[in-house]
Amino acid sequence: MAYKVDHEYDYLFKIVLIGDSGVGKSNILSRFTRNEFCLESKSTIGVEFATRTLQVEGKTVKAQIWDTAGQERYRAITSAYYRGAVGALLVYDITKRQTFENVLRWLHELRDHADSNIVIMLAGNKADLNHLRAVLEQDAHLLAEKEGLSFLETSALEALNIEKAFQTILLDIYQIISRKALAAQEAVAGLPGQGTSINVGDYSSNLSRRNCCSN
Ligand SMILES: Nc1nc2c(ncn2[C@@H]2O[C@H](COP(=O)(O)OP(=O)(O)O)[C@@H](O)[C@H]2O)c(=O)[nH]1
Ligand SMILES: [Mg+2]
Repeated sequence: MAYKVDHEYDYLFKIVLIGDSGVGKSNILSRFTRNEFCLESKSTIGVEFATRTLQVEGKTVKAQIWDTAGQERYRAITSAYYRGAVGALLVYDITKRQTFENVLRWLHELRDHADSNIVIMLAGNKADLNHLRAVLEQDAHLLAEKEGLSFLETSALEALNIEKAFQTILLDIYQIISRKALAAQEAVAGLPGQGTSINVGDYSSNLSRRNCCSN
């Protein structure tokens, strides 16, 4: 979704967190939006999404980041979760090989349910546990390259690359939207007198807002 709203922010982007249970999605979210980390594993925090507003290329962008409530354990994420998402952070745990093996399944899930232009970043979380590493960084790099994803190793615990991961996704989304807007302007310039509707493709949808979100 990409709404232009006066004053508060220039753009609102929905980003979804996906990946196996226990890889650190909820802690990545709390680190990014509240600078908090929780060592205990609480499978359900109950927040549907949290937001943070930041600057991207001089624009005020509100990132609305959706977290699962543990449905990923049963592969029961509904299509509503993906609806309107323009970005996805696909997380695995560098200490659990299986969570990396499952990345391809998550990519299929995205292909089935999300917009085909969705910007995807692969995140190898728990990089602080290097001594327990079960996935080589190089292997993840190769997979990301093959699948056309951005890639970073992150640590929600140590706040490593969490900002960078979201900044990268948001910048990619912003650049796609700017390019589309520019192309639309050029189309108008080439056809004087004609009105145009800027099609930002699938970057629009209804915004569901809950009281639980921060900001
Ligand atoms: N060492 C370490 N543990 C983490 C990290 N991120 C999350 N965890 C722990 O991993 C467990 C699962 O995290 P959680 O955020 O609930 O994962 P989710 O099921 O993907 O939402 C919790 O015990 C967290 O404290 C990290 O970057 N490093
Ligand atoms: Mg969670």
